[in-house]
Amino acid sequence: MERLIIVSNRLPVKIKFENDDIKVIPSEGGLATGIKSVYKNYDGKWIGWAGIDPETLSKKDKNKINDYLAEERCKPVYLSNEDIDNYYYGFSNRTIWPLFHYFNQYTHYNETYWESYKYVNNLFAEEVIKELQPGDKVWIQDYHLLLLPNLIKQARPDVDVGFFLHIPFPSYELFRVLPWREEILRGMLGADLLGFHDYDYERHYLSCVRRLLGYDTLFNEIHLENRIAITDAFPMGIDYDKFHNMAVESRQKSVKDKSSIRQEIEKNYLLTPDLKLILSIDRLDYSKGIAHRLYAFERFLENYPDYREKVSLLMLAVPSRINVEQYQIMKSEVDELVGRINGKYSSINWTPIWYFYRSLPFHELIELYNSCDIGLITPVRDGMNLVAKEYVAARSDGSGVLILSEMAGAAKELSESILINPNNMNEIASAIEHALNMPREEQQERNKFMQERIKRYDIKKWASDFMKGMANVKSLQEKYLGKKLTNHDRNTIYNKYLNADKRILFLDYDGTLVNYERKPQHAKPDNDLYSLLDKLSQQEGNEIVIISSRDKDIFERWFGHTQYNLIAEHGMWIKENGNDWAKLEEDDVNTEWKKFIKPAIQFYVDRTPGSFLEEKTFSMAWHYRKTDPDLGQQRAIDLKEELASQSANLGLEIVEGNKVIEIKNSDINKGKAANHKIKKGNYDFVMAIGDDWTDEDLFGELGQDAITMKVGLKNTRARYSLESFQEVRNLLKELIATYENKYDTVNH
Ligand code: ADQ
Repeated sequence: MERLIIVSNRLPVKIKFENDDIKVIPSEGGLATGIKSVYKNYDGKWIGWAGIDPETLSKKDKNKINDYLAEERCKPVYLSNEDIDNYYYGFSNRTIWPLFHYFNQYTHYNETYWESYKYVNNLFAEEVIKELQPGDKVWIQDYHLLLLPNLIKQARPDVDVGFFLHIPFPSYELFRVLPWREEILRGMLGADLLGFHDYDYERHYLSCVRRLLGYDTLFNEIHLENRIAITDAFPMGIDYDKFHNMAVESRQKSVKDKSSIRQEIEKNYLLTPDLKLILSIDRLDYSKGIAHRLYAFERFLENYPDYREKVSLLMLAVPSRINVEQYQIMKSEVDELVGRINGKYSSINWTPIWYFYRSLPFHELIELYNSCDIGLITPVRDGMNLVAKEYVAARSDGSGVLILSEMAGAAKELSESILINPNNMNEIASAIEHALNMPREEQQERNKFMQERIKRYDIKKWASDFMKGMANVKSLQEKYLGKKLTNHDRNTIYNKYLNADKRILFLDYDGTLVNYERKPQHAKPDNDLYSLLDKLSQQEGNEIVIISSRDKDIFERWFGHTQYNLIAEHGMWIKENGNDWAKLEEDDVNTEWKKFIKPAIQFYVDRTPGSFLEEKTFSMAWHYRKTDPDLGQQRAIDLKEELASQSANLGLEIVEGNKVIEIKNSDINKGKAANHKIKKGNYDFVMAIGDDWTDEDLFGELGQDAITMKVGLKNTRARYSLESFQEVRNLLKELIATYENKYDTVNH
């Protein structure tokens, strides 16, 4: 059976000490339910912090806990109080949490926290690595463990790693302020599949990867040096059936027994049965907009005085992260606000706000969801927000109105709720009024759609979709890696090279022989390259051709003094054995079109800082590798569209290269140019190496007998793929060395 290792900050269990005995109680939380549902198909373990200070445990107790946990297929990571202070309350909840929720003003940048975060992530990595067996899958949860994917991938490249972020991923503008931004991005990139609740978070992550690490992305694929990673959105759901069925049962029971929380409240607080109740439930967290909600409720009472004494807000807040000062400040603020509003509006018969600062048992939670007329959920930023889904699921008769903040990830799926901006008090006040007056049929109609959606994409589907996603990434990676040059392939190529009498090697330049991706100055040939090409061209029987879309004048400057064959401008110009440049195509290649096309490209140059126009004899190229990556990519799409419409019927071709859009006569291409050389000689070894789209013509023209290689993990017609320009150079050096060795053997 396949094995799956889950890793999260906390284990899905509670450890309790009762009458000198230890008990391990499995958690009923959503994540645990979802994961258990996929677990049945896997063997494996859940690794996480047990929530216990190891210093307080005797050896015997520790062993006992470990045994109990093992029965639950859990393995504990023990963290000291200091670790918890610095890694959990520190970096996780004073740095990442506020920053990722757009609370830059609350974010601490503290070296000690960062060191501890790294240390604890390493500690988790050690525990995970100890458990790993060949073929295992690892699924890491959330923002406490952002470095873990890469720590595992580095140690065990053979293991499939998935990562899911339960909170938002902020936009580049915010993320880039983090001093450890690159480490965090790289840490996450160890995963093969990166899951987010929402496409926007995914988009932000991809944009940070492009801008800060310079990796290319193609839709949701991230092209790393030796691997493809994928991002995707998996909006997390709840255990719908559990919430809904329990709500139906509880309603039936309360009718039968004539007792419910609602009836309790009415009795204890002397309420009229027609008092409307608004429910809000959250962890007490500044991201949840609890103060906003109180201000908005106050505004409602001000704007709609007729509703005083007719509506109350029932607000439940679970204590959370009380060690972090911002949470303490917030608690005081909420206490004060509740006191102030109640002081201002309460009457003998009516309390506007009931505020409970505690956690509730599940059945009471359900009863409240089911009996409150309105669910009011107003986070200023929330990865998903499951309470919103739980409220809708637990409406046993389909009535009830959900008012939900647009800033919650859940808003995308719950569009039939009344959506509000949590900063707009008047809007929330009028949403409450609207909800109170919404006809029951309309409530049921809206909830029906939402219930169906929540039921369909529930927590089990979420977990199984993620696992399917992992399998898909694996096959995508295999597709790319299938062409990777193996040792066996290398030996075959070396033998062919040795046994051939007449060889020709077509070598593209940018990205194939040099790396110009990040630093354009690296585009010039270096001494190592000259010496490599010299040796290669001097070996008997060899002809090398540097074939590029570069302008011939640049090639003349760089290689004019050598004897290499040069083909420039996609095959328009050729220079053989140190002779003068000659045109490969007919003289009458029409370049009239340049007059019309140039202003269009110039317009893009003006509007896109860092881009420039390169005018060649028979083509024009718009380069955007030095622009802002997102802007450049967007403009490239637009320019391509525009050129396509302007150049229709002109016999032109638009070619997309590496950060360049080029337009040229369609009958000029590298394939045709290479053919011109091939026709002239009787070669028994033909090799071509290139890295971009324009080289596909070359690979196509040379056919299956040639040794064709593509640099980078891209879809290609070539037979093999190589990782980088460095691997190309190494391969060429090996060819030279193999030949030299044979030559030495023959002569001595
Ligand atoms: P949270 O910020 O904790 O989760 P949320 O998704 O709303 O937020 O989950 C809270 C859970 O706690 C719910 O299941 C709710 O029933 C329970 N709960 C809240 N108040 C309670 C109370 N008084 N008594 C008992 N139970 C209570 C983080 C992210 C979210 C994301 C989830 C899951 O911040 O955006 O939706 O992870 O990925």
